[in-house]
Parts: sequence; C-alpha cells; structure tokens
Amino acid sequence: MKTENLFEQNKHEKQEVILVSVMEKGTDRHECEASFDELERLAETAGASVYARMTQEKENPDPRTFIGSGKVQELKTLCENSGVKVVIFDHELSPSQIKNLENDLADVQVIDRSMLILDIFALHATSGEGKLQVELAQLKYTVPRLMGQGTALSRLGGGIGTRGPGESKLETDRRHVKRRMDALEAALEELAKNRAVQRSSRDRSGIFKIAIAGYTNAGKSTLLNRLTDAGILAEDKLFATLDPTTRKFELPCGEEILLTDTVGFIRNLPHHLIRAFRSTLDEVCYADAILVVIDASDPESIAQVDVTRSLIDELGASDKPVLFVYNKCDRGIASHPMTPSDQNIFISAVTGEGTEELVSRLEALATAGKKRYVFAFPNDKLGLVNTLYSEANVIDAEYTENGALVTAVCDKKTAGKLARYIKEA
Ligand SMILES: Nc1nc2c(ncn2[C@@H]2O[C@H](COP(=O)(O)OP(=O)(O)OP(=O)(O)O)[C@@H](O)[C@H]2O)c(=O)[nH]1
Ligand SMILES: [Mg+2]
Repeated sequence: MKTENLFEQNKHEKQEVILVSVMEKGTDRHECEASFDELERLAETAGASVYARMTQEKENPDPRTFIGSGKVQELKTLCENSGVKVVIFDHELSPSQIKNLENDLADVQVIDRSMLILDIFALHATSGEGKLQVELAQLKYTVPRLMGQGTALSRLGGGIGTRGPGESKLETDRRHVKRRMDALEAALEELAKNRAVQRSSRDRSGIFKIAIAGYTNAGKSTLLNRLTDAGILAEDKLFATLDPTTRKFELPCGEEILLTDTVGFIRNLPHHLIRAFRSTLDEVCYADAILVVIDASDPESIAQVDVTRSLIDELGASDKPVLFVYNKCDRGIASHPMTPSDQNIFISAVTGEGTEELVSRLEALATAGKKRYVFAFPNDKLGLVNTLYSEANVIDAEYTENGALVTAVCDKKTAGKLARYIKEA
C-alpha cells in the first residue's frame, strides 16, 4: 500500500479534528485545561485544524468508551453534522476503548494523546536512530490500537496518528510486526553500544559536558544555535527537535566544553514514551551539568519547571548541578520563578540579552574544581603531553629544544600526577 499523507497532499485543506477531554473528579481544573490547550497545539503541529473541543466532567472514565455513553452520542452527532473524521482524546486509551469508540462513532478515527505525540515524532525524526526509536514505539503502542478492529491495518497511512517511518511495513500481519520489533530492538541496541563508545571516549577526554534540557518549545535549539552556530532547526512547533546534537563551545578562558541539545519534555509524557527514547534522553544522564531552559514568557512557566524537574528525577539525573535558564525575556516574564535564585538566569536567545552572563555561569560550572596550569616537560618526558591531551583540556602546547611547555586546565587528580612538571599554577 502506498502511503498517503493527507496533510502533505492537501496543504491548503487541513484535516479537521475534534478534541475530547475528561475532567475526572479531584483533578486540577487548571492543569486539565492547560493540558487540553497543549493538545490543540500538538494537533496543529501534526497538521490538523481543530474544529471543536468537547469536555466532560466525570467521576471516573468509562471503562468501555472513556467518555460516558450519552457523550459518545453527542460526539457522534457532532461528527456527522460537521463531517469531521478524526477525534483526538487528551488521555491514554486502551485498544478496546478505541475499538468501542470507533464502532459507536462509525467511520471516525479515534486517536489518543500518545499516538498524536508519536505521530509528531514520526514527522520530525531525522536521524537513523530517531526513526528506529519512533518506529519501535509505534509498533508497541499504536499498532495494537489500530489492530483493534481487525480490518484497521488497511486504514494505515491515512493521516494523523498513522504516519511513521515504518508505516509501509505495518500493513502486514502480526507475526511480521513481531519480527520487525525484534529487528528494531537489535538495531537500537547496536546503536546504543556505539553511543556508549563515543561517550566513553568523550569522558576520557575530560571535556565538561552540559545537556540543554527543558520543556518543548522553550528555546533550547535557539540557545544552542546562538552560542555555537549549530544550525539546528528551531521553530514555533512542539517537538521540533527529536535527535540530540552536540557542539563544542569555547569558554572565554579558552577551555572547551560540549553542549548537547535534547528532545523536549511535555506534561503527561507517558512512561512508555520515555522508555522508547531512553537512549536519546541518556544524554541528560551523562552530562556533568544540566541547563534547564524555560519559556519565561509562558504563563505556564512554573508547570514547565515542575515537569522538567520530575523528568530529570525520573531519569536519575537529579544530583547534577542545574542552572535554570529563563528564556524569551524579550517578551516579558509571565510569573515569578520558584527556583533557587542563585540557580536562575534570565536571557533571550533571540536578542542575545543575558547570554554573556550565561557564558560566565557556564565557565564557573565547568571550571569548578579545575585550574589552569602550565607544565614544562623535558624532552625525555614528552609522552606525558598525551596524558594531558586525554585527561585535561589543553589550551596551548609549545615545543622548544628543551622540551614542551603546555598550558592546560585540569582537575587536581591529573595535576597531582604531573605535579613535578608544574611550572605555573
Ligand atoms: N521571542 C523569543 N522567541 C524565542 C526565544 N528563544 C526561542 N524563541 C522562539 O521559540 C520557538 C521555539 O524555539 P526552539 O529553539 O525551536 O525551541 P526548542 O526548545 O528547541 O523546542 P523543541 O525542539 O520543539 O522541543 C521558536 O519559534 C523560536 O524562535 C527568545 O529568546 N525570544
Ligand atoms: Mg529544539
């Protein structure tokens, strides 16, 4: 089956969708509405236009159809009258709930928040690893939901929630799906090993690594572009970046550090999605420090901080030094930051305001516990220059007839090993 993408074929006629949310008793109304607004932005990022939003207040979700049966009828009428063919729920639905809803609504496709996020990931994945991760996550999550009706697979490739690098392969049987999942897992494991090798060589180099994390659309890529001319696509879309990008950055003191742009976070990010992107998110775990970028102009900025912090906890990286970078200050600051003031910094990645101070904070982080030394090695000890190259940050190396004069920033351990050659500290 040739894949058809409704949005690419009819750029001017966006697919209309209806959004549905259930406000369970006891849940925070504001939180629920913020999540619903975000669902609308997610739908738009996926190329849809929102025809209507429907909310139901309910004690507990209906096990059969998530919303109550009266609400299903109301939704059905709305779909019939408007001709809308896609309904998106701001929750996770089970395969049987999707099946029941699709039966009841007749000729309408039902997708949930996770499927929509995966769909955007599928659109935005560029690296080989990113594409494999998305395909595997879709096979695990989306396919069982689409298979609900038995005939559903023939529906694949029909637009939102069904796109993906693997879609041409999805149309075959379940056994094929299982084989494909095994192959993807093996390929991803191989890539994870390569990543680990790269990482350990970076570790040996002693270069300080900083991960740029934060809520989606906070300006992480814009910041990395501003600091390093990384040339990463930065746009007003959710999940514009899926694959990590690492760039060298030279601090004013001459020391080089590595900055890595990472995939954004979002509220209600399901655990299976985090697991699927674990190897990409591991960039955060292996960093020496984390920059948490926050859109300070967003009224939801405090929620952005909370979501990011709890995901960093979940990744097991909460013990790392953190700097909270309140970005987009050119647009004003929407609410007062709740993070420790000595860890806050206010910038605009677009105008460059505050970035000089950010750089000096980065320098302080990277050089904490490290010092600049000048070593003088005699000719019969020139081999030790290699030790510095692998363990420290060499800023200058000058060879004379008496040996080598090397300026390097290193920690106490390395300096101690080479103590007798220190000329200046
Ligand atoms: N006004 C203003 N806009 C900004 C600033 N920084 C980023 N933006 C805009 O915010 C949008 C998102 O920026 P990105 O850099 O793509 O954000 P991101 O955090 O990398 O987002 P994802 O990769 O999607 O998670 C873009 O339209 C940027 O131009 C800023 O300091 N001021
Ligand atoms: Mg980005």
